[in-house]
Amino acid sequence: MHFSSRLTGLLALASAVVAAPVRQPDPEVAAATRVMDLKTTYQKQILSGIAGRQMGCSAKNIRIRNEWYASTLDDEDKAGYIAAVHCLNSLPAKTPLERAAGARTRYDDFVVAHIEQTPLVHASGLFLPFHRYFVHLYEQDLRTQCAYTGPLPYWDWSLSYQDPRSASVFDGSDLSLGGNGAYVPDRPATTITLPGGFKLTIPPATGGGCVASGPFTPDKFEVRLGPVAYAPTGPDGGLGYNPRCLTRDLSPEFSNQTRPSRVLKLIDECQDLACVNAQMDMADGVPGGIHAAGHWQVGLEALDIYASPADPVFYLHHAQIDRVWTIWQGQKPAERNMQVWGTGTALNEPPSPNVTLDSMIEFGILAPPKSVRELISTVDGELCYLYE
Ligand SMILES: [Cu+2]
Repeated sequence: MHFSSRLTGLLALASAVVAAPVRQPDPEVAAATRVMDLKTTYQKQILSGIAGRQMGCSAKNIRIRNEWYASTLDDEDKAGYIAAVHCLNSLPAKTPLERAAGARTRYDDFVVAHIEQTPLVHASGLFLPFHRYFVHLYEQDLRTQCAYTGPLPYWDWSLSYQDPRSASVFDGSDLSLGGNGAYVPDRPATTITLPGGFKLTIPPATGGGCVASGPFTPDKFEVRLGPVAYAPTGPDGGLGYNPRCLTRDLSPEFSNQTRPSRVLKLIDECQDLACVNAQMDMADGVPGGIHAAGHWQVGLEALDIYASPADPVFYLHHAQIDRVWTIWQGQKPAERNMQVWGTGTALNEPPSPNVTLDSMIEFGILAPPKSVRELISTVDGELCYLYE
């Protein structure tokens, strides 16, 4: 398969460089292969669940979501996707200027909704269902407002865990989401403040400046909202008008936390959503994990837990987070499509009631609220998709 052959290729290259006298089987290759098996189990479960349906989500209308590498996401789809993102970023905002003076385009509406909801939908029981629907709403707009017809792409960072600069999504070509930020020497570390006041220091990595190549360079793309989580913060708590370039700082240190064995640990070992959410945001007892490290390995705009949708790769990262969750769900669907966890505030600050299937999730200006129950399955309600 594409996934394992690509990864095997990368790893073979790496092991050739550090030629050891005795070849040890690489645990990451084995983990990636096992994740593929579990993905197949999930796919079979979804397809058997909808087989024979005449109405709603069926084998006839289910959409496949593809990795940016995948052969099924061909050059035309990639070009179409990039054009649709630029299109969203040219349509007028629906957010009133009194609510967010920096929201100038439809693309910004999503950033505003994410900033507003952040304290409720991160490190909480609403995290996974909120982001599942948030990505879906973005996909809907790409299709209905901007005529995108290809698959929704995801970025499987476990393929490029050794160095995110090797990910095709960042190769800087016209068919990428842009390259690294230009290297800025002697840049200080970035201190990010999470909801609840927790602070984290992110050291500088390989970039640090404006995205220097591809479709999101300063002449083609502008970030207007934020920063919220790090200094110097934008006006009006990040909702004001703060035009600037998209910056990145790709980090091979943080990408190591999104290696295949981390994905496998979540899918294979977690028996409940407490464990799933812990694996998303913690690594060996400290903040990290596949969700956080997915953001941190991109850096800068992507570090900002509030305004991170300002970087278009946000949606591909969160599609992959959703993919990991749903592959986990697909191993024991009857049980795991009923599970809830946590409360409705980040780290339960301020304390809030436990999340139930009937808890409502807000999407600001983007859409009416949805219950957790409506978002827990990718094929039983409004949603209808399958991950490759
Ligand atoms: Cu988020």
